[in-house]
Amino acid sequence: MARKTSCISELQRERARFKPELPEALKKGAACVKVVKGKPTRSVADQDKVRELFKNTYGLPIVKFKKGANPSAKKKTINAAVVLSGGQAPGGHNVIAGLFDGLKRANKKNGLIGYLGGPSGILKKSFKKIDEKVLAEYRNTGGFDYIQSGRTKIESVEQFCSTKDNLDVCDVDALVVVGGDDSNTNAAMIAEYLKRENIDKCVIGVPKTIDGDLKNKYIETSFGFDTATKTYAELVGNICRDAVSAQKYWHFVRLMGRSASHITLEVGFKTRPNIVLIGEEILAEKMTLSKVVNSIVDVIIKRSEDGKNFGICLVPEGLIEFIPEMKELISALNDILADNADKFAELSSMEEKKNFVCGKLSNELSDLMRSLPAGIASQLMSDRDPHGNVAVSAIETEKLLIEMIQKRLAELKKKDKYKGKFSSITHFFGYEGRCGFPSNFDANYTYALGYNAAALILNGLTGYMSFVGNLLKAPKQWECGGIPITMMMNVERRNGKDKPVIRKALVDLSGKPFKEFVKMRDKWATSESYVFPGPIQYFGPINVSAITTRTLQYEQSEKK
Ligand code: FBP
Repeated sequence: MARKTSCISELQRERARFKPELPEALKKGAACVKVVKGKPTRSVADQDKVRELFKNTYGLPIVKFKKGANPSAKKKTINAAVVLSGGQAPGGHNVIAGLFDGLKRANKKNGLIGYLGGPSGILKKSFKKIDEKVLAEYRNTGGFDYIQSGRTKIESVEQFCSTKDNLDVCDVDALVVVGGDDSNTNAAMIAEYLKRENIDKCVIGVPKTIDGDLKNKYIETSFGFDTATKTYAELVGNICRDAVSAQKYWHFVRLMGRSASHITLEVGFKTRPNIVLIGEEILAEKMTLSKVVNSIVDVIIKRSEDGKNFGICLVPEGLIEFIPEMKELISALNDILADNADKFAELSSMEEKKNFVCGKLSNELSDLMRSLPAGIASQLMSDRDPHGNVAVSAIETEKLLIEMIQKRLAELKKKDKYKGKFSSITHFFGYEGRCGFPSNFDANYTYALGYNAAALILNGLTGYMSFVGNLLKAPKQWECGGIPITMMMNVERRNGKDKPVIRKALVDLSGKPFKEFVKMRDKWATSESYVFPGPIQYFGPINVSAITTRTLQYEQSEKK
């Protein structure tokens, strides 16, 4: 349904005029590229297991697109479908726009439908035809509202079978799955199933997640990370300024990023707060919850000795899963909840539920579970998502930390080791960053990813992730092609079972971004080195409107 023009903001009107720039190789159209294939590939780990599960799509070569032509590119009319899967990330609409334009430029008769509400739309045959006029209103906008998203996982034989049938009914030749590591794993499984059944339909993945944890040697970044971190950095910068103006509060800011601390690290670079907790370091150092608390308390005391009873502490939302004892508890709970789903569902009160799981946990883990505040214990027992993930965005880790910090400071006060005043304020920035207008970087990147997906389809490739790289250069210098999804896989324990999944990219403690942070953090702790990045700039000088993340800059400088 087209929106009334009166419902469109001035910025949306201006953004509608933004024309994303394509990489040179795609400029003549998605059908006019030369395909350069590399050598056979292997998965990052567990090669035998992954090969066994993906007999028909394992070992595919990396594909690069160059300027030129491929006479064997599909000439027949293609009907493609796109599905947005998982959490929202700025730029999803531009993936659809790039895909649509790439298909249409190759052949006006090519068509595109969008499955509604995520992968469940495939199973329910719920879709809409992507219409040029309506799409125009969504170009360069945030959100996934044109076709919505969802977290359904297609994994049973029946679901694969009905996916195949429903693609047939909807006359779909190619499916594009826009998602994170779990959704792209799902894309690879559908590609494998179709190939095994000798069905000539292809499946392509597109790397999406604000969390930034879908990246590797080939996929430089997932889309949405740039815009989301810029959005959070604006908010955190504003809080830093408020803190230094009022000089009376400690602000604890939890930032999204379920399994990795990339968002927190990047926002740290952009704003330089006093404390930045990095989950991956806490895990590597095997820090207990009380050690983490003590490390924060040390900074609070140091600052208070200088008369500064204020500061800012960034907490990654996945922190809880990085604390070894908590990680062990969550993993044991995952298994217990998966093995006893029916019995557990019959229990109504929180106390009954807690007693039930505690009865199945080891003594140590049961003691830990009982020692947690009621709210946290209940959040840990909440439903897992279809991919087996605990809903960390609902766990108020910052409040747990504050409760423990207050206790510790009170103890130290009694011993005359702390004379300051501790007033805290909590914030959680998550959903605020997922649907903003994509930055110029994300607007260009997502459009190129979608257009490039069209090129992969037109070249009959399946089981590939759309790849656009060389991202620190101007878009016309970006490289593009496809990376076999199986190449990124290993076997991990999910929902109590071993499953093939794309390996998540966590913050690499030996990588340049983390090392650069370590060099600076002591200074940030005691001083007010705050940086106030302000809002995302869509217009104006390129040193503010076109730059992307520090993380990518550091990572790429390391490769040179
Ligand atoms: P994706 O990995 O699907 O992109 O989602 C990431 C994320 O935004 C996390 O940062 C957050 O923990 C989670 O989604 C929240 O999920 P939901 O949208 O289901 O509340």
